[in-house]
Amino acid sequence: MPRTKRRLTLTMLGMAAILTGCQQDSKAEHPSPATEQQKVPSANDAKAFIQAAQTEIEKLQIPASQAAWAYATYINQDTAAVSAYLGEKLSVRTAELAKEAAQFNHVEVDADTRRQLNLLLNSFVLAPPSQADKSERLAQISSELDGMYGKGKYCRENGECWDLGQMTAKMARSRDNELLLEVWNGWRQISVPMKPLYEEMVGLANEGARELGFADTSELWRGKYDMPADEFATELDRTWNQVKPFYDALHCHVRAKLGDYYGTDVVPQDKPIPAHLLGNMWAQSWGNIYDLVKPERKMQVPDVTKALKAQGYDEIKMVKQAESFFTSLGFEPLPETFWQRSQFVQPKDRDVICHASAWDIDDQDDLRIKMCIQKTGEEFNVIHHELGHNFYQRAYKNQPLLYRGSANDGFHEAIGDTIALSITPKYLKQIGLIDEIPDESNDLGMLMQVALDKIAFVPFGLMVDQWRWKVFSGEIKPQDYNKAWWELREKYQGVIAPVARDENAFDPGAKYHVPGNTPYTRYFLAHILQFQFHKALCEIAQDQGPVHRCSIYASKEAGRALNDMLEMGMSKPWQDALETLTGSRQLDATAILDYFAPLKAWLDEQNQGRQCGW
Ligand code: X8Z
Ligand code: ZN
Repeated sequence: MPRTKRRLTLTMLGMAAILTGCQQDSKAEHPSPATEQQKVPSANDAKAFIQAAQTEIEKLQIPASQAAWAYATYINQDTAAVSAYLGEKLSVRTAELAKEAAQFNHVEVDADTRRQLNLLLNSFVLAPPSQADKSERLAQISSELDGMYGKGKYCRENGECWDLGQMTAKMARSRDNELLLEVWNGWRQISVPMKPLYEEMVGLANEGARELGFADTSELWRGKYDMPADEFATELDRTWNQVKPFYDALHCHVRAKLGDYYGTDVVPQDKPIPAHLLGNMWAQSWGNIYDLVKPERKMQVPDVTKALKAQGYDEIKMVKQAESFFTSLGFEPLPETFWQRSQFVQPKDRDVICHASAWDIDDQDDLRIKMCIQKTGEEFNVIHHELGHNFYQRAYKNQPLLYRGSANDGFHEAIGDTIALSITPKYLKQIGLIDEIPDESNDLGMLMQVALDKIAFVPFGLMVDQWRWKVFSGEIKPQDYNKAWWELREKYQGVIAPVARDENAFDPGAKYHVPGNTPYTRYFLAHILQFQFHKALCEIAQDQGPVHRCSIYASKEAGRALNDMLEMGMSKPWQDALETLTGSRQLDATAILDYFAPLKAWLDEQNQGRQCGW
């Protein structure tokens, strides 16, 4: 429900998708009024219906968001119950309306009304079954899974317990194989008890999806992209194949360097990389092991963590600094309530869901972020990521409810990251975080640092939902949940579990978005799109020089162009929104490849004589 951007399902939902004929056909099971010998509905009826539906949903959405916020920032039995209750009321009523909307399937209506009717049907992440005990159970399970992740802690044999924040820091900084192994394995204990709940949830959500005319939840998730679900999956493969040679080269170099450091008995040179050595709990981005894999020639690469510390930045100052990037582009400052209501620092006295998210409680101006900010360069980027959501939410707030969302969910995830690509040495100097801009002979180091996060992420961004789509469609059976997860980890990322997995293990549950039910393909899309956006904005800002040195800071022209796309919300197919900013209608990895091109040439040289692949 709430999470990463908006609030509850309904609007997370906000994503558009044109129905395939198949989905429309299967909806025939809802009898149209015509077959019941009632009055044939008109185009005006459809318009009135969709307007009334939005008004009604909006009313239910605000308290549901408030309750979800209370739960996420104060996990206990009462907040769990209230947020599950109000979330269920919202989703059940929305599902009723989506079913009622089927009466207009064969009515000729204007384009906006048709789009809104389609968006209503596609608005669910987990669609509730109509039987009350089942929809209640679904809401309970999804709230419980969320809480289990948020409360998750690992306790060592000596009784000392660590939460995810502490373990994340160890994964990033420790170079001790044994400790890394313990932390990696320890965190995965929290997800063992999730497995039966997850399995039950899949069944319930599929029932809800089928009632809406989808084959299953997988088809619902893949159907939100203004093209037939299967065509979208093909588009993802096409884009991934563009990036794969680069990923393979990076993987090869990183494995060789890890072999040098930990020994080739720990990191065999013809096998996938053990997942605990990449500086991140999920091996999803590898920037934290830059020191182990960097070019041997000395490179000056700004250490933002150090700079923040040296300049005395606290959590609030980090957020203010990020806000000032957006205002430099011409966006209005965040409202006073943002500063009063956000959670910036992990509360000491209670369990919360620390995973970063940005919220829009009332679709007006009650914007917030929820983070447990660590004072690091990595988190400085996450803050920009989150504010990207908030500025997007504000830009489309005057659209009708069903259009209040990003062009597709990848756009929402890409905006703050696009801004963070402008945190270049030039920018860091402008804001006084560094004294000198390293010259071009250092670019390779900087590109390596960024590629370890961005290129390394791409296959992870893809595999999470390759797993979930098959889980929802039933192709992966419950007894194979974990096995299939590791098959995909190996296939796409070339990583393996460092220790044999117990038969009770449910490792997907140790990644926030699985118990949190946040679709993940959005991040794959975002990693491709942000480079398309950055390139276009740098051209508009008339930045001279290579795109990896470009910062759009203070460019009002770039800000206007960005805002033109953001304020469209989801009123048009995402291809139109993309075209507005970039002139292209296609997802295209050329921009990310061009950005890192000098690094690819260097990696290919380094890899000569190495045996790559796994
Ligand atoms: O979940 C997030 C954001 C919130 S939408 C912090 N991200 C993904 C993750 O952490 O797994 C951003 C990048 C990928
Ligand atoms: Zn996000």
